[in-house]
Amino acid sequence: MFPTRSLILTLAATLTCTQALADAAGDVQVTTPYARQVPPGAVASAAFMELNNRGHEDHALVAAASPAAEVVELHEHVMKDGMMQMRPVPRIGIPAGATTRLQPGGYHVMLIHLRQDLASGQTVPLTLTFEDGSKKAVEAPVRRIGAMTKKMH
Ligand SMILES: [Cu+2]
Repeated sequence: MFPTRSLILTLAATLTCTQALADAAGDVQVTTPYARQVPPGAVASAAFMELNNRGHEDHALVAAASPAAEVVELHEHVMKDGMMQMRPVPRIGIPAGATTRLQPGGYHVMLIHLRQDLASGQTVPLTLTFEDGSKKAVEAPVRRIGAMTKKMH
């Protein structure tokens, strides 16, 4: 029964290919991306989003790039001596089955030395790189959001 055997082999090959596609970029869904609107001439801004890991392995965001800024870094906000400060982080973890939020006051994609004005109605193209080297392209609409407050009450 050669035809049957070759059908089984074909199925096996197909399954193997499907497995290989289960990389971080395939597991992680990006929802509600947006970039902070800033006044014309502003040096920096930030982008936010939700990263939802639908896979069975932990993943991490390890880098981001954008043509809208000369330098793009992953940042977090931390309280230090009663002051809100931000600092670069090498990775932002996205545990299996969980959602990691990049939001004002927390993790964000920092856009430094903007190459364009971030006005309402524009979009910022972002390329996200995950821990396995897989990449995902995201379009972040520019949105006006409230100024970050330093009050912690
Ligand atoms: Cu920052």
